[in-house]
Amino acid sequence: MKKGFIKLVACALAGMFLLGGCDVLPKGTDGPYEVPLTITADFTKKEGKGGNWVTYGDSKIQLKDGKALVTDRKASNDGIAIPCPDYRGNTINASATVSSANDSVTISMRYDIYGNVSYVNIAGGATTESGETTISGNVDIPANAQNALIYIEASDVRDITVSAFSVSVVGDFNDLSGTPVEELADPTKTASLSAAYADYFKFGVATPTTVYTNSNDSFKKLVLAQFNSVTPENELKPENVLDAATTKADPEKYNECPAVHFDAAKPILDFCKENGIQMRGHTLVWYSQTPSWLFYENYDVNGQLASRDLMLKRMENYIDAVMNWCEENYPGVIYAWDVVNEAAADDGGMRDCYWKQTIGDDYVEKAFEFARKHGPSGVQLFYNDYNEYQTSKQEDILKMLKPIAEAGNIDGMGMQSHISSGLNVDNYIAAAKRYADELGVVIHITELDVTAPKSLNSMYDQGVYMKKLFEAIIQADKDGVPIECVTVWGLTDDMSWKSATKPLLFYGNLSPKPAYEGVMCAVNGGDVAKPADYVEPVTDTTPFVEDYEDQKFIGGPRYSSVQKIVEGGYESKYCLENTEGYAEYDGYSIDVTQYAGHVIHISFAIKSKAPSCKCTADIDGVWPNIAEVQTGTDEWVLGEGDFEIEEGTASLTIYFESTDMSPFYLDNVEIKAMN
Ligand code: 9MR
Repeated sequence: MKKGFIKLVACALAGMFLLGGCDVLPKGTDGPYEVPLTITADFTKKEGKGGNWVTYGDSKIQLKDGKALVTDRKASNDGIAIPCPDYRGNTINASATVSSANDSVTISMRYDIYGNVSYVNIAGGATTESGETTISGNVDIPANAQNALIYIEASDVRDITVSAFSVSVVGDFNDLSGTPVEELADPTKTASLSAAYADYFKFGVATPTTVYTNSNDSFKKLVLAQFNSVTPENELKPENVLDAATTKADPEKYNECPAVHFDAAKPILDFCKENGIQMRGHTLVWYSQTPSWLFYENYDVNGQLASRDLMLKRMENYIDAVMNWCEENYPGVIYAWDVVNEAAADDGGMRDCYWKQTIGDDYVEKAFEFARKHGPSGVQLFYNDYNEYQTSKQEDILKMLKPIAEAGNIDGMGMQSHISSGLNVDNYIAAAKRYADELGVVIHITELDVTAPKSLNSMYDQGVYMKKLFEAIIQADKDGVPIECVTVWGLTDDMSWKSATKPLLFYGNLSPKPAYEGVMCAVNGGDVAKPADYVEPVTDTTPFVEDYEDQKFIGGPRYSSVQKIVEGGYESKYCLENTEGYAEYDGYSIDVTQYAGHVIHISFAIKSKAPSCKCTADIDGVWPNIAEVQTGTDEWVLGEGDFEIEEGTASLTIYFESTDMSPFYLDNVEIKAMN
């Protein structure tokens, strides 16, 4: 179907379009017209004159030599955009070639669904002022998304030069133009999660302001019916709280005490106050969504970074101002603050960031000290992070937080829990228990979303996993692990920051998903109902055998590795060559879901210059070794191992890797069920 142009019915959307007109649609057309499957920004044409681009936010755009120079950016998300309202319900690829003095540039998507605005990061890349960087990535636009546009933003407010920018449909075009958005389900008809969990913990949700400012009040009603804790998804982050205009207009006056305002958060705070719902404040000190000007002398990013002393004053005054403004204006509404967010690095130790660069490694300790000193009494102070259940990151977090706990300056550990249904529930609970035991703090699960498995009955399988997960959380709570709140990171799948993975409890039209049912079954008993279109999974114990003599392979790359059949097999002509990964854990991956409920035996021949090679099960958060063999001699080595795949596993792969990224060669891979 994706051939050239698709005929569409005329421009119903053009009239609705909010952001300065859509050049893509032919002017003056009131009959059928053609919509291109690629939209390319033309920087020889001014805005509104057929160049397919619009200004995004407060920036100014100058056109020069076929490029767009994006200047006067007040916030990191001020940039330039390509509107693509007709692409809803499609996967699109967005690509941009940019240069910038900002550390990094990101392509993001904005859309609204029933009046709620969502933002999704599509792709990012490090940038320099002198050289060009091309960034590209794919994203699914939800079927009900209105006014979708793709925009370029950057880590701070410096200029961005864009020399190319385009958006294209990937795969077959799904024509939803002229199709009305789905009707919303009645939000008051679904039993309440927070009521069902009243004996255990608060049940919370993260939402954007638009849920409360929207003329469509269904979303607000769903929040009211279901949840008793709310987290503003973005509205209390420094980029929304710091008052850039006021602070920068008089840098001398505000030198030690940046000005703040709460315009973005007020509607959510009002809602919580009026309805007696409590709020988690998110977040005071973070490396991200914090404008870089905060860290410079005179708030000028072209000058010098501010000194430790000055940044300590700014941090202390900011924490004091924000916590106390909220308490004074909305007494008792905020019961917990994420004082510091994501200070641990993904690859060990502390994350490098402006806070660390200006203040030093003790910035986390200082933030908690200030929050304790100035925070209203009774408001709980949390550290919040992701991948927090992974052993090595947990070690780093515990090391960082122990002195803070000893000083009595922290009350809670926020386990974000952006997980997938591959995560081993026991390991997750063990991590929660360890934080509570070793730090003497309470636990909030702060940002739960669970990537649905790519299985035949994906939504049902996700529901079954949710039941298992929440049964374990309830049991841990009963066993004394102080879990006091579980917050899901978004109201509906369509509103999620990773909507393509369908990670939440409600569908876009507000009807409950099997995931919701799983959560309810965990507390009320019963099983997730199989949907009418349920497909019985086949457990097929036929052995998997690959000797590559037919020059074919069934598995595929894990992340960015490349597979090729080459000559020189183990006692045979051909084998599989694996090259070009970006990390040692890129490798060759084989789906073993069909053996769910069995112990499998894996045997293989492998050859590599790496000191060792491994065969590992790919479970989110833990990667159990099935077999490790010493290589390095460039001779074939035989390996084998057993692995038990839990019954009901919805999706599982195993993968082979070399432990130092050297190419490796694989032959005679055999997997068979042992029971
Ligand atoms: O859900 C938030 C999304 O709307 C923002 O674009 C994004 C920007 O970083 O932040 C998302 O929320 C993050 C949260 O504040 C901290 N943990 C990770 C969350 C998902 O990225």
